[in-house]
Amino acid sequence: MTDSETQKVHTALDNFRIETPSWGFADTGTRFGKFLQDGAAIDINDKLADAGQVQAFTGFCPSVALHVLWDFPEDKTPGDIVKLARKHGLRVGAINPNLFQDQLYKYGSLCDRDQAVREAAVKHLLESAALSKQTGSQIIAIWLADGSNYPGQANIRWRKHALVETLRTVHEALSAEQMMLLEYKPFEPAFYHTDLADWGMSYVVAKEVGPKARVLVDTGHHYLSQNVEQIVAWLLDTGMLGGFHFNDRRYADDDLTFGSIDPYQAFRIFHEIVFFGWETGQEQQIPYMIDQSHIDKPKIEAMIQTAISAQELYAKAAVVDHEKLVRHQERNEQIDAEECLRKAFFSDIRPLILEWRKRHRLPPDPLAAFRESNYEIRVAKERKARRAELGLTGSGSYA
Ligand code: PSV
Ligand code: MN
Repeated sequence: MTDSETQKVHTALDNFRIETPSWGFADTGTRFGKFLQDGAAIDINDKLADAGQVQAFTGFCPSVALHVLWDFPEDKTPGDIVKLARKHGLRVGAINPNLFQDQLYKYGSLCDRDQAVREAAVKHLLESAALSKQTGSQIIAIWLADGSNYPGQANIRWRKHALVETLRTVHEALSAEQMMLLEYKPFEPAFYHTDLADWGMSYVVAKEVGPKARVLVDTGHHYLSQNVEQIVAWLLDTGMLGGFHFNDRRYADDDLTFGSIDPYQAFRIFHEIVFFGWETGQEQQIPYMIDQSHIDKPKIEAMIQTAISAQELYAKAAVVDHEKLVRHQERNEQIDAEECLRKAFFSDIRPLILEWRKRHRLPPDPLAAFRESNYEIRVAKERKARRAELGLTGSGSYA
């Protein structure tokens, strides 16, 4: 590797941060059931403690995304949560409202025909926005499960207007530092139409709602053949890219480990971001978040593995020779242009990552070091006993 490539990788590693999701540390399941893990987090303290482990061993996961209904118990103020996060070496990341769990939302939340339901959803979003202010997070990341299951069931245009109108109310309550992210997903739980089904819909709604609204790209929320990096490039170019939820998938929204199925796609996404930064001279501060709920994989290890894999792919994207790439692109030299990407993708940047870890007094192999700490074995014993004491069977919601 040349000196300039080494320098690029070091800079990339110094800038790269990724957020872990609180819900990825708790017992989660499919709609068919849950397989419980003794070591899974039971409450917000456990979740933050576990996320703190990921940060302690990797050094680049300093924040945790929280889900409002699952992570803010009545006996804790937002200030308590901030303190708890700090105790574990973390800060609070994106605040995720929950507009999908209550029975009230059977036919939608912000798009429901019933005004009382829409008002309840707006109230919840306003509370979530307040939480994002109080915790210093500044980000409210909205995913809507709204949609319908049968053709003709819903007036799609009416629902779009309701969506814009309700989100505007929330947007008005945001401070200048706050940001509203709109996540899209083509289907599930609704199987005929989803109100924010793709990036174009999120884009249109965000534009109509106001300047603090942006699009959130969850990598699992696309049709199989979709060119996700092109979406990213367009969102970057229009200044509308608000953040990411990283995960991989084989079939649909499978929540598989990021980069485990198609690492080249993850690399190409990072390439578009790094390339854009190089071309425009704009340092990108994009909220990178992991959104994975592993059913049968050990959760903390899964999160460490995911973070490391994202870091590697990001560092590889930094190796792309942009000057060369631009020259080849201008002359339509397909093979040479493609080789710029392939060379970077197949380059072994692990020795540089090892150096970076050494420089930051981090373990050379975070996964192995975490295992050696026996943290999971210790907490599994304690949490198993606590679960029995609390009479928890594991069925029910994520939290
Ligand atoms: C929905 O599938 C989603 O991607 C949203 O981001 C939710 O907040 C998250 O998963 C957890 O359910
Ligand atoms: Mn998501």
